[in-house]
Formats: sequence, structure tokens, C-alpha cells
Amino acid sequence: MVQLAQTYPDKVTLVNGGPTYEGRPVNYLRVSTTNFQDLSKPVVFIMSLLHSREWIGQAATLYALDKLLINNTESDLINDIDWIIMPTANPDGYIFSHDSDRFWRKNRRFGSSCMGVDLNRNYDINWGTESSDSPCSETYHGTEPFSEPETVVHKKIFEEHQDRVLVFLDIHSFGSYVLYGYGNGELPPNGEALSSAAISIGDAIDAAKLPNNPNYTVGNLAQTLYPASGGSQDYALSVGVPYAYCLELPAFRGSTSITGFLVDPEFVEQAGYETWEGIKAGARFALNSN
Ligand code: 0X9
Ligand code: ZN
Repeated sequence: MVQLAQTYPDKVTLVNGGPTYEGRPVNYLRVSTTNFQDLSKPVVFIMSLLHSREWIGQAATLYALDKLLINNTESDLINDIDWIIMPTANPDGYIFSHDSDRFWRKNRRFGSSCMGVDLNRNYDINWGTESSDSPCSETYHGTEPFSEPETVVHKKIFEEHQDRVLVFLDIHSFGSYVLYGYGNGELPPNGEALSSAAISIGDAIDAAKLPNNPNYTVGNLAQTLYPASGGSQDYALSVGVPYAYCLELPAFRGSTSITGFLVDPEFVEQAGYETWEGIKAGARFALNSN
């Protein structure tokens, strides 16, 4: 990310959104041909690794950066959109998943019984209704909405670009899903458009995926997977982002157990490629409807 900002100073700015619980930077890139000054342009915000064990999502986000900047063939996407790209939304958890526990999901907030808050239950939207108040749970929501410094960084990005964020993609794994809110099963007022764009994302990924991998399942989170509250995509919807999704990238070699989070080295580039096809489809659907 430092290198991209140095190589493309006219297009890329590296921003540290503020320290994590353990004091690390939360870095993201602003990618814009007009230095974020043209307020008529929509913003597409992509993040990954909110759950630290879901490494394949980070690779897919980096692939998208490569396609936007180094190997760009999509002039509309770089000219007509300002991008915010945050490959590592939970840096403390990510380091911990390398150094200590490959399957760490939450952040690293200290708790006397157990460590960590599930950042994807900590946003201020229906907070605490479909999540756990036990610090030892993998879906522990924290002591209050936005109790965690990491989710506050994400919140500030939405605030900073109020009314300009047209698409928000939170890239997770695993399971081959395009999910949208709300996590309690209720649809936002633009539910129909939200669903149509999701279908176009899913179709684009399906057309690019490996034949042996399953088709993506597209739908409302609660109706398709399980109910959840306080999630990033729900928060985005609630602050007026029209097209907000959680992508679940495919499982490691079809695994249905926790090993589904592992990354097949041979799949990394393909995951980036097919996810980029989905990102492009979503961004173009949104641009055309804007
Ligand atoms: O449960 C989750 O947080 C996500 N699935 S995962 O296996 N990656 O943990 C799905 C969340 C999608 N919904 C929201 N963002 N609300
Ligand atoms: Zn996840």
C-alpha cells in the first residue's frame, strides 16, 4: 500500500484511520483521479479481514487494487468512481492469526475471561438483538455499539463521505454467498434494487468461477444464512448506502468445517479474479442506476 501511494501519487493516498485497540494503524487507500475533490462522483468502499482468519478476502482486495491501478483496463471504473480500499479492517486480529491462532476471528480487546469483540456485531444497527453478550462467544458484540476503535474507524469513513458512498462491499469467507441486509430479515426501502444488484454480482462471479466450486447463493442474510445484528453491511444500509453487501468467498477445497478458512495457494489468484468480476458488475450496476 505504501508502494502504491508512492508510485501513483496523483491517484493514490495512504490514510491511517487511527489506532486499533493495540495501537496499530488502520490503513486504507483512497484511489481517485480527482483527489476526492469531485463531490459528484460516487464512492465505492471495499474492505476485508474484519474477521481476521478470513485471509482469502484480503488477497481478493489486493487483487482489486492491482486491477484498478497497475493493470487497469477499466477506465470507467477509475475515472467515474472514487475508491476507498481497506484490505485489513482488523489488524490486531490479523497479526494474532499469523502469530498465535490461525482461526482467530474477533479483535484483541482484553477481557478477564476471554479476549476479543466480534467487530461484525459491534456496529450501531439493531445492536445486541441477534448477537452474544458473552465475552467468550465468537459473536460477542462488545459493551455497547461502537465500543471498538476499529469499527469507529469504519464509521468515520461513512461519515466523511456522507451521501457519496454508493457501494459498500465487506469481503469475508467462507461459503460462496452474496448477502444483504438487514440481518433481522427486514429489507430496506430499496430492497428490490439491492437484490437485483446482488444477483448481478453473483452471476458475474459464477461466470468466472472454477467449474468445481459451487454457484454463489444470493439473498438476504437472515433468510439465506442466519440472523445477525450490528453488522457492517447493515450499518452501511442504515446510513444511506444503497448497495451494501457481505461477500463470502469460497471455502478451502469445499470444506464445511473450520478448515474452510484456510487458503489454497493455487486458488488465491482465481479468488481475486472472480471476485473482481463481481466487484465490477456491482459497481457498474450501481453506476447505471445512479
Ligand atoms: O456472521 C458473519 O459475521 C458473516 N459470516 S462469517 O462466516 N464471515 O462470519 C456474515 C455477516 C453478513 N452480515 C452482516 N454484515 N450483517
Ligand atoms: Zn467473516
